[in-house]
Amino acid sequence: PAIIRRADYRVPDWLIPDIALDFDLDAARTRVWSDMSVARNGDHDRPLRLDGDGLVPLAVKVDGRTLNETEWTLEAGALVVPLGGATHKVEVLVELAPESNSKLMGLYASGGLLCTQCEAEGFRRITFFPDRPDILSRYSVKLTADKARYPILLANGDPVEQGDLEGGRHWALWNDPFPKPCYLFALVAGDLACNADRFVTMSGREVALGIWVREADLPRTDHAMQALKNSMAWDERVYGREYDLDVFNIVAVADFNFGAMENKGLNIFNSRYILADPETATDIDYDGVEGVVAHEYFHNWSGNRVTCRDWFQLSLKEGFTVFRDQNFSADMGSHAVKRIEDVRILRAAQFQEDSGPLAHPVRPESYMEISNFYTATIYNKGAELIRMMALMLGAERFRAGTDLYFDRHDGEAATCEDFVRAMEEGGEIDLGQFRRWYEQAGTPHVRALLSHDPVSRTAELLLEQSVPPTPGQPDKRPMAIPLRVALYDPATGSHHGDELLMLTEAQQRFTFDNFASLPILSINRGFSAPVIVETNRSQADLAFLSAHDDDPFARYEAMQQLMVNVLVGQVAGQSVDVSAVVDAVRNTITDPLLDPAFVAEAVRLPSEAYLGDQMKQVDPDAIHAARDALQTRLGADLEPLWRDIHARTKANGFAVSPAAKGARKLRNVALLYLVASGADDGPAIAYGQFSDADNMTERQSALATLASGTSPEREAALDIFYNRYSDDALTLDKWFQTQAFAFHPDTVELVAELGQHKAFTLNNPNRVRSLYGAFAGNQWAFHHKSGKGYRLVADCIIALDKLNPQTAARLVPPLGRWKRFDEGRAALMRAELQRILNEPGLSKDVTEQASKSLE
Ligand code: DPP
Ligand code: ZN
Repeated sequence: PAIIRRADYRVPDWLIPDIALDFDLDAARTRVWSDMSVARNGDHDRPLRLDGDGLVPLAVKVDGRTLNETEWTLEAGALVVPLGGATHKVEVLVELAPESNSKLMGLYASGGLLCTQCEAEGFRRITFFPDRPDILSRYSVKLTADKARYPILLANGDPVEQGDLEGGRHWALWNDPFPKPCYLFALVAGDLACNADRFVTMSGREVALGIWVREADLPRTDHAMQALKNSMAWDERVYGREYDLDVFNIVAVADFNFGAMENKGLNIFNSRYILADPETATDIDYDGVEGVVAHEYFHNWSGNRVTCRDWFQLSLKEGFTVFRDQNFSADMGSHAVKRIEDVRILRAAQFQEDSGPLAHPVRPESYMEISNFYTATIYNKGAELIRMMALMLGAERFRAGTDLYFDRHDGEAATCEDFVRAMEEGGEIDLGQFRRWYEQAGTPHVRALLSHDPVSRTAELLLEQSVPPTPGQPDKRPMAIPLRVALYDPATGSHHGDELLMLTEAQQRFTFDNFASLPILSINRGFSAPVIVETNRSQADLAFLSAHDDDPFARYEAMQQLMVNVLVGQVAGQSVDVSAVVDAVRNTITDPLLDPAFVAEAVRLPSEAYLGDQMKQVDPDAIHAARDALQTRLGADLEPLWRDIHARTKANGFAVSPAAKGARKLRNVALLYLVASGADDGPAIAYGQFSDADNMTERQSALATLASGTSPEREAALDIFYNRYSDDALTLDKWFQTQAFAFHPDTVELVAELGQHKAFTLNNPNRVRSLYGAFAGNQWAFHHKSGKGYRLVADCIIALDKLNPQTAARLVPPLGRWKRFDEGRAALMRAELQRILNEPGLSKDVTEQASKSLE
């Protein structure tokens, strides 16, 4: 497949200021009539080239005249039409079969609905069009369909008119006054019920809000609606951004490749990010709904009003919008806990990506298939870049920068460079060196060594940075790294103030006056930079910080590092002192001043994958054994405390407040340790929580705890859960996921069986992810030394690629981490990657991921 390069960007040859689309909708046969005004862009004689994927032009007209078949050509799927003048009217008719579109890109059928997904390059599967984000057009869309089967007809923008036709058909006309790129096009037709509400904007305009779902799901939409209204108000308050159309619609669909899509005025969501009620949704699901509703809403400005010039700029909208949704969610709940959660995700997904064969810069230089670049690097590391700029600028100047960015580029397709320049000008700061964050892949390492001179009573902090080599980038230059630092005086137990240090050289020294003895270093507070920090801090220093640091992230981090040191030491065969961890956990769970949600985060052991990342070579079995043993030790040594926490955090009734969520989080951690302690009644207590729970957070957590053991209660609970929820797809996903994630010695065999279960299907991306995606994230099980885990996932990739290449390609990266494992495992992983690549007719998506993973 061809490689697309950022350096090859050229302005479009032709612009399309206006397009009218006329859809005659039907699941088996949909006809699409497109009517475009086209305008030559610049002085050239190149023909009009309209991208197409799997389309055949049934009629082509220019300025009202039907062309004969010698007057146009098809080149690599694209329709090429030579044109003589500066402007023309071009019309094209095509036919689609939505019900046989298993890729879920373009127009497809999902559970009786017809819906679309166009980002990044799905519009070319609907009609011939220059499918690139820098072509902005005004859309007018007419939908015609059978009224009984498709009573609701939605498209972007505002509704204009609708009417009935003979033969039980009807039509609707929609108009979107805001020029937009075609990846934001959307339509939905189906039998949908509406949760209708309204929002009055800051300038007093009334917006009709609608969340459209299957009738039976209507009671599960209130949380999403509240999140939408909160998001609209938040974007006005924090960024001064107001909504711009008369209506804002959201539709939930069951089969969806992504989480959701920000189509102008008509967001289309994976139903898992809309539907929530206590019976079926966990607190994580509730937070997911709130965060994704906000994310897509915020795109209306960061993505739609200002869009991307080309797909290399994807982080321009995604990094910024993730940053915005993270801050929104923090404002709705706890800043401390949200930051911990976000960093955990960054480390689990992005740091792994950045240290492997698929590492790429936040602004990539090349790709084969853009779908493969909807990555943790573009999204989550991209958000960290914005966060660092916001930190360096401070709130006021950051807002001046974003105001300038929105004002200057409204209605345009912009670049990451445009954003940085607006920050520089609006925020009055030089970001010259900072730009390297967009260019250089790889997670920077920072070594921090603190020393003390009793004569001058000064402390000296030596900072050294290095960025590891990544594919195509063997040598790196130093980054501009903002590090929030505080030095604790052990004598007083407090610090002399929080400072922002800018590390810009490979090696730099900072001195601090007035310390009688060696202080204790609190560094990268709030996780101010997305880097890996190594320090010379002792276990005693970390224990001190885990009890005293006034930055909640740094306090959490100290606790985690304390645990990591013990576990990594044990895996390396060293004799280590576990008691410091036991004491620190005891202190944390008995501190009455701490937020229970924070406590739950702090006392949870680091994941097996994170522990693997701290080692030269990952030993999945040794990591599992060490982590399991420490969990048992913490469980047993503190058993009465866990028992007490578990008993007293039982709520009376369900609330979704931060306090109630925090209590449930802590209760579930207590249950985990209680069962891990080996107490005879552990499984019975877990089973009791499973049976008595009035909410899914406690029920699923109890199920997960049981699923990681071998008690008789395990099977009983899994059966009950299955029977109770076998009709509810999103909840059944949890049944698959819980088993795929479980620490059970037979997980590989169980997952193989679940892949054959009657409720399993490759046609639904959520179901695939809940089984194979979860399994590939279960380090101990996936990396079973027999290679059975690798084979299972590779088999799934091969089968799924024939249906849905985009979702298949997302399962490849775990197989690409072979360099981090022993020779035996590495050979098995490589063999599976090779077997995938040998498959005839492999998609571009999987080819790119598998071939890069072998390098
Ligand atoms: N643009 C979508 C999102 O991240 C992904 N298709 O919101
Ligand atoms: Zn997004």
